[in-house]
Formats: sequence, C-alpha cells, structure tokens
Amino acid sequence: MFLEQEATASVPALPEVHSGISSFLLEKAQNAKVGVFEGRTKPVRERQRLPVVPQGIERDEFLAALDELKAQLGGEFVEVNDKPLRDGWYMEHPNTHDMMTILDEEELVASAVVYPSTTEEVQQIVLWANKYLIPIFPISMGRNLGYGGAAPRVRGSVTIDLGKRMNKILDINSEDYTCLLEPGVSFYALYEALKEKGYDHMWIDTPDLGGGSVLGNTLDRGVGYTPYGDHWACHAGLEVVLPTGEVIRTGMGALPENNTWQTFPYGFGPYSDGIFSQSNFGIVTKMGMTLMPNPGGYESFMYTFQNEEDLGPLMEIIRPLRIGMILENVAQVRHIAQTIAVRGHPRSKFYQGSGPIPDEVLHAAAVESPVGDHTWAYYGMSYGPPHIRAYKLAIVDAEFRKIPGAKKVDPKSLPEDEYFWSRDRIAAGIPDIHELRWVNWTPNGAHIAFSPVSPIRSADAMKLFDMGKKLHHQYGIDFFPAFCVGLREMHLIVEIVFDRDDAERKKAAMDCLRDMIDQAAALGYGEYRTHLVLMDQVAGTYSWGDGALMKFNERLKDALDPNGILAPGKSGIWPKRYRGRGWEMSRESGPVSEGKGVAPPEAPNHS
Ligand code: EUG
Repeated sequence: MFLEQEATASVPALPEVHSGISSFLLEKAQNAKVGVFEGRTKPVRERQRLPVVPQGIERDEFLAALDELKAQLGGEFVEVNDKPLRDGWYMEHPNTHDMMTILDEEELVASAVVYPSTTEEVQQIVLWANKYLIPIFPISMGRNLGYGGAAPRVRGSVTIDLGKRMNKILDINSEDYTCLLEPGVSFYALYEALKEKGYDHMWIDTPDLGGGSVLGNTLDRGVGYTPYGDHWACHAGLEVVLPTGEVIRTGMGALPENNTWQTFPYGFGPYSDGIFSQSNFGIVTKMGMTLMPNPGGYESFMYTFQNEEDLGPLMEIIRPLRIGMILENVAQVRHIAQTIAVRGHPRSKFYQGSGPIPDEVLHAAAVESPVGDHTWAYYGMSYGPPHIRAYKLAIVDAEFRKIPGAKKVDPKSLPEDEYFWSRDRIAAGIPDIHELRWVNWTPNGAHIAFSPVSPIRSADAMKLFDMGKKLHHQYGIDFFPAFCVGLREMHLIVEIVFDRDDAERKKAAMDCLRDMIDQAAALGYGEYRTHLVLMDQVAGTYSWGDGALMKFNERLKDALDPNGILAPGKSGIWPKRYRGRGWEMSRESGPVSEGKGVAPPEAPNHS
C-alpha cells in the first residue's frame, strides 16, 4: 500500500534535499514521522476529478501550451498533476495541493507544477501564462500549513515551485549581519549555513517549525520568536518578476552596483515592497534579510498561571514590559490545551467522549506533567550577559508574581524532551520540529488557523478568548488558543485540529472559522493572515470607507496584471477577468471554490 511505503521511508535531510531537515534534527524528525503515520487512516485515493484544466482554456490548447513550456524549461521541469494525491507529512509535503485540506482534497489542486531555475525562467513562465491566459500560482517551498499549504486558490492553476531549483544563499555578509536569499532557502538551511561558516556572531530568527522558506514566510508576514520576530520588518530588498514579465529590484537594489541593498530597505521614492507581501502583484525571486547579533548569552523562562481569568491581568502586566523591551522577544502565552496536545499523544489517550475535551481532563493531565497544573503558560527569553539578564528578569518576576498563584517553573526540573526546551531553542534562533506534534491530536490530523490581531490588553484578550471558546464549544471542537505577543499588539493563534478524512468535522471547523471571523470583525478585530478558503471573507472585513482599500488593491491588480494570470483570488484580490463571476468563497458558496468562467482578455494578450 502507498501509505506504508511512505511511512517507512527515511526523512530527507540537508544538504541533499533543499527542503530537508538539519542533520541535528534528523532523529527527532524520524520519530515525529512515526507519530504522524500511526494516526493516519486516510488512504491515498484514486483521483476522481481528472483531468484538471484551468477555466478559460480548452484541454488540448492547455496541453499544447505545456509542451511549449517543456521545450523552454526542459521536459523534466514541467509535471502534470494527474497522479494520486499524496499528503505526505511536514517534511515530505506535496506541491500539488493542500496536504491539510479543509475542502474535498481534489478541490484546490494544481493542473501542473513547473520548476524554474533562474529569474529569467520565471519571466519566461510569466510571459507564457499571459500568452495562453493560464493562471499561475508561485510557491517558495509550499509549507504554508494552516493557511493552504502549497495549494493554489484557483483550481487548475499552474504552480510555480520556485524553491526546488532556486535555493541558493546568494550572500551572507558577516560585517553587515545580512543575507540575500532565493525562495528555496528554509530556516533550517540558513541556520546550517551560518554554522558551517562558523558565523557564531549571527543568529537567524525562526518560526515554530523551521522547514518553511525564509522568503515565503516573510512575504506572508510570518512570525518568529527572537527580537527579530517580525520577519517582514526585518527584510531588506526584493527582486520581483512582475505579472507582465519585467523584473524590478526594490529599495537600494534599483541603484546599479550599490552596496546597501540589504542595509537600507527604502532606497528613494515610494516604498514598493509592501505591495508584494500577502499579494498577487509579483513573484519575488530574491529577498534580503537582516540577521541578529548574537546577544552574548540567553536564558529562557516560563511562568504558569492557574486560572482562565488570569489572562486579563497578565496582559496588563505584559504590555508595558513588552513595549519597554524588558520582555524582549515575541513570546507565547499558551493555553493548557496546547500544553497537553503538544506532548504528541492522540486525544483518545485522555478522553473518549465526543464534544470538546473537558477542562478537568486537561488539568488532570497537567498535574501529571513536569510543568504541573496551570491554565496559562508564558514562555519568554532574556538576552545578554548574566548581569543584564538578572536586571530584567527581576523586574519580570516581581511583576508576574502579582498574579495570585503565579509560578516560575525551574528549567532544571524539566526533562530534555520537554516542550520548554523547544521554545528555548526557537527563541535563540535554533530551528526545531517539535511544534507539529499537536497535529496527532486527531486521526489524520490537520490544522487550520484563526489569527486575529489585538492590542495587548485585558479586555481584548478576554473578548477574543471568550468568543473563540464559546464557538468552539458550540461546534464541539477542542479550543487551542495561544497568544503571540508582538511589540504593541498580539496575534491570537487559534489552531483548529481536525481529521481531514472526516467531512462532518471539516464542515464544523469551517463554520466555526467563519463565525469567528465575523464575530471578531464585529468586535473590531481582523486577521493578520488566513487560509486560502477564508481570504475573501477576511478581506471583506477590512471594509472601511465602502471597501476603499480593496478598490485600491483591485486598481493595482488591474494595472500590474491586466490579464489576471498571477495567483487570482490570493488575499481576496480578484483580477478583472474573474470579478462578478462567483469566484469569491463565503458561507453561502460552501465548499465550492470555482466561479463560472473568466472573461476573455480586453486587449491583445501579447504584443
Ligand atoms: C503559529 C503562529 C503563527 C501562525 C500560525 C501558527 C504558532 C502556533 C504567529 O503566527 O500564523 C503555536
């Protein structure tokens, strides 16, 4: 059976495979894989909905167009997506679909995947797409899990897998603390490169899982956990292929032979970079990134708080400390349900009933754990030499202990494989693979995120928490909230873990997400990022001034991409040819992602 072959194959490692794992994590990854496949019952199915051809082109013409592209790129670099869909797992993820699909697995699928090796080849692909009016969807590595993975928004788009052959670290500047990257460089790979060069004076900033593309994660405004955790704020300079085929370099990159591309992000004139993040206005082929100086020491710490209501006062304590940089990193405040789930066991080990797992069951499990009973856990990090840390940690301790029942957990009491040490590494820029363990909570575990932004305030935290909890209970879903505290705001991350082979649970998850988005918007909160299938709804909540921002985005889209070939629908931005034809997804459209056709081009589509 397919599944068994997949389950026993060894995990790909760097440097043989660009998307592989660091050798120091290989054994951990191999163990993680066993856990994932133990809970897997979903078979690899025969495809029911073949062939996949994007709307607006006949099948024969599409196949002929692919042949033309094969002649340009080389036959082996154009693959038709007609084989059974293999979900794999985090380290062996597909580039053809969303491995954690919330819809029918054959809904959001690519028609073909192409593998350019240079910016020039990306340009060729873009010109080809314009010639035949074929939607294209670029991915860097395709590990955007919880937000759509590698899937295109428009069924049948041709996926451009940029990472496979464009995975060079073009530069690491050890004096300026910067680097210049192609799309296929993962956090694992960048970390390894610094180690290999002996650049101990520089740190990277990594998200919870390190397999994603640094460039892709940054463009999606992903988050890490050192003081450099706001990745977008830390990037400097882009090279972008526009939807009509031209290439630009932003910031100082526009000045030939300059040596400040990665040190001064703005250059001269309008700051263009913003329109290439979370957008469909260009394909980023190079990105500069800043690296953090090694702070000369670090010490992570953990406090636990007993009651659900402690969240409010905790936020009031965190806010001034965070803005004042006494709390220095993007820290997480995690709920007990996450603490238990991240241990990697299925929910059935703790509870066999239906409906949300009762709090008593979670507390009973926590009592048995090295961390002890609690409702909230704060994971933070103090940087610098010991006397500097001592100064900051004393303030934190005095403040956190104002909450009755607050406990400082002694790291020395925690075993080596405790989650705390994963947070410790991540906050020190050392990538890990621990986080995905909570996906084992259900059989065929998958996750999808609800990620609203709010001020770091008691009232906001409690409103979002209460709203999320109530809706999760209504839909019989376990509630896994974690607050990622930025500088003046926080991202609440609620991950719904679901069985991706259970249509009824998938529908419950979707209904719950749609309710949370609407109710959050009614309270004044919006998401920082979302899954492909929720982008229309989320974009719709950013409606100030009669949808003025979306009108502006549409005007940009039509100017930059007159044929509407690049990632139509991404971030809710539909090109003119798709508008008014029912492509938007909503509660009413249900699990259907496609509209009724596309308009013919207005002008001759190639000159
Ligand atoms: C996480 C954090 C995110 C996100 C998705 C998942 C981590 C969960 C801060 O952003 O978008 C524990």
